[in-house]
Amino acid sequence: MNDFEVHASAGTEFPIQPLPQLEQVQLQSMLDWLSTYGADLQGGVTRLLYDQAWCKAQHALAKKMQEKGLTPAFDQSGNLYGTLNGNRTGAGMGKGIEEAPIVTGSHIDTVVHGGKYDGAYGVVAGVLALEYLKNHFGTPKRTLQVVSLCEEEGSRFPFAYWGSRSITGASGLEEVQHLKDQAGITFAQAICNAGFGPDSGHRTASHTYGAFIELHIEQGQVLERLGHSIGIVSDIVGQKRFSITVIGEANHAGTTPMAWRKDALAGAAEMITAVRSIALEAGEPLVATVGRVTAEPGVGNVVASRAVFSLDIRHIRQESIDRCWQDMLQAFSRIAAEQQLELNWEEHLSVTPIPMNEQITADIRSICEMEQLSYIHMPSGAGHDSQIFQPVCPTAMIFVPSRDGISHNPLEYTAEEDLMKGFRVLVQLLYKYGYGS
Ligand code: HGY
Ligand code: MN
Ligand code: MN
Repeated sequence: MNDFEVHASAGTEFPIQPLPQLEQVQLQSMLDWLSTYGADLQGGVTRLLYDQAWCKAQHALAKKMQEKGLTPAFDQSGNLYGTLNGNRTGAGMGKGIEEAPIVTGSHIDTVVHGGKYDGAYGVVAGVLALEYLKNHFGTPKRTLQVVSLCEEEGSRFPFAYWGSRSITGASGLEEVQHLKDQAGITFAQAICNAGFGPDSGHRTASHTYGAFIELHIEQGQVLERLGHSIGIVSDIVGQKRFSITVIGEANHAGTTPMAWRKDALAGAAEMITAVRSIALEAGEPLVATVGRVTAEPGVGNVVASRAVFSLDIRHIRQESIDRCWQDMLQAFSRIAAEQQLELNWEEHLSVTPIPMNEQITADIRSICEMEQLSYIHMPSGAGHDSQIFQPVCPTAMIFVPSRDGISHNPLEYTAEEDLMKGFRVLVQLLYKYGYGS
């Protein structure tokens, strides 16, 4: 789909709507409520795909959707939809051809010890936006949906964007079913234990969207530092994620001379230092991160036989990501050869940089101007489900500020008045596409 059909059907520009009592919507309290699912002792939130906290949160959300007059439904991946049915059945598109719904939402899963806003804000805002529109403007002409995407982070299994990729058909269960989490549980066991998967009786995940709009915290500090309320996302960075495995030889810490060791962890440490120096050499906006390192046998008086570290490379241009990976692989190979170590790697994720839909972006800009909200167009350094949807349906993202730019951390915070400004833009946009002519 290249033409953005919603805009065509919305016809000429029409003014934004007065939104009576919008400020009374209890967005903060619903966010606080959702954050109790997976609340951890460090004050953060941990909800991992198909784990108990995740299951309880999705089912509690389904109940809330029902209470708010939306029709809840799960798909086989565990994505949860709340639907506000429109009264137009493909008018002007030939009898009985249902128009694809306009969908908003985000992901329900988190990183380990994450914050309460990443993903959850877009889900909660979507539920409350549809409830508000139903209560104040009745049945829309075009069906509106909110989706609580089952997984985006890749925190439990070495695979990210499972929710959106299973919807667009970019990935299927056969691709992930053998993956294991750190406890050795397979993806196939986890999805079945959570009550989803092909034998669950839920409908397939594949679904056609007329458009996807994601409201999300910025997770950086550009908006706060520049003093803007809204970020209109121009592009989302591309990224590559790997597991790098270094294999040496376990040996006695006391009797093995330094020159005779095959120390996997010492080798990995030198490689990780090279990641940082190559990324600094490449310069902004390239970022490369090693977030996890494991060593075997992992005891203090044994030279490590094996070390595994994660690698996450991002940039707004694909060729810069590719070149950085090649430079790093060259450095890793040199270090491995010098220290007589074996080097293996596995690529878990490769998503290309992608611009957001221009028409929706222009509509968001118009709404910000008419609502007198200060905004800037900006790239996203974080990955999002929106980059999975954009290739198959018109997609756009709206950012609100993150205090001190902190995210993926229990200290993640966005002031309520900033949350409500983003919510206001979302409601106006959904009104335009759902109730426009
Ligand atoms: O890692 C990311 O960019 C996102 O928060 N999943
Ligand atoms: Mn995240
Ligand atoms: Mn997110």
